[in-house]
Amino acid sequence: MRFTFRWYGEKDDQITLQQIGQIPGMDGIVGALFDIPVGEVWPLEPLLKMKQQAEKNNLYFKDIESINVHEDIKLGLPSRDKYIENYIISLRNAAKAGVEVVCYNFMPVFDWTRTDLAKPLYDGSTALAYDYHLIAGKKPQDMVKSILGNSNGFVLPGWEPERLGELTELFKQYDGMEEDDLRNNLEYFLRAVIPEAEKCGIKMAIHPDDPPISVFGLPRIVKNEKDLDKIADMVDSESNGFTICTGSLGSNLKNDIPHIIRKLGKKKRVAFMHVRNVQVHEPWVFNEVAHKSKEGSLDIFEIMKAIYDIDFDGPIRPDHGRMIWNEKGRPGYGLFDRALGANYLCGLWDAINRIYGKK
Ligand SMILES: [Mn+2]
Repeated sequence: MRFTFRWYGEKDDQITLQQIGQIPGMDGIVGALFDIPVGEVWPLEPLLKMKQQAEKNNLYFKDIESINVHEDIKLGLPSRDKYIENYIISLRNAAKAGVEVVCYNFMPVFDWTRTDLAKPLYDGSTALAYDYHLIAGKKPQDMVKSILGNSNGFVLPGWEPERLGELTELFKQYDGMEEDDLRNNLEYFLRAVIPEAEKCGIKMAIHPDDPPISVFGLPRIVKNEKDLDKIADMVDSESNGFTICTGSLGSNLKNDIPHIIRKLGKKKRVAFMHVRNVQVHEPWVFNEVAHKSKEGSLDIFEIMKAIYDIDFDGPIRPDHGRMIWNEKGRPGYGLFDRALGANYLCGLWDAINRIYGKK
């Protein structure tokens, strides 16, 4: 298993590779080329550059998050074949640069949704939060405006302002699309991409919907165990894998995450682990918290134990952190709380190894 930390690149991240390399137990970065518009080919050269930059700081670059899937693929438009072709070339280039795991999502329009990017917690820290009451009866445009208003000037993945101009148009295109239609479009994509990923030694890792419920009437198909099973069955390959994001799946307390890890782990389909905690107040009202189990609704020890039990050998990363110690950073992606989260996960991992074996 490799402990990793998401990095937005030297242009877009206020956190340096040296800082990441100084986090105890950190093995690698999770990177992406944010300059490449969705749907275009990721060239080899900048990927190699990222690898060199990481290695200079004693970090691996073996994991990408995310090569985004073009909307035409999700919509099932005739133009999807061209974008699928590009996607496959991107995977090949990533493999040439030593990449082993590629995270992606299949959420229509929005990558993730929150109603507050800086909700004050009891200790004066702030965290991302979601409250469905605040969305009920609102237009997506209103939510987008409020999100962009408190992002500390950072461009958030999936919320790029240029994409949001097309929001009304996009919603029209999804009008009437059911979950099964979207599932068919995912299957079409996977049937084309997974054999190629397999050939070049890459594991694709679909990220759960965040939050795992329909927002603004859009279909969502990566919400729970049943959804994951359906996706696993679409193409029988270890390259058809999952990112188990505990914070996304865990915002629905009905999702038994250790069980899901063990079940998919048996089939070697757990490709990437995102571990973070959430505090769920009532269904679809939650906020993010520090990683420690007692701060939230998830038992992080049980989750780490499940990861141990499946002999997981892929990347794991702390996921979103709170803003603490007056840090001003990209919401969810500051340095301090994520570094603390990484250390907590490393501590649990060491203890589990001591108790149960010697991995
Ligand atoms: Mn995640």
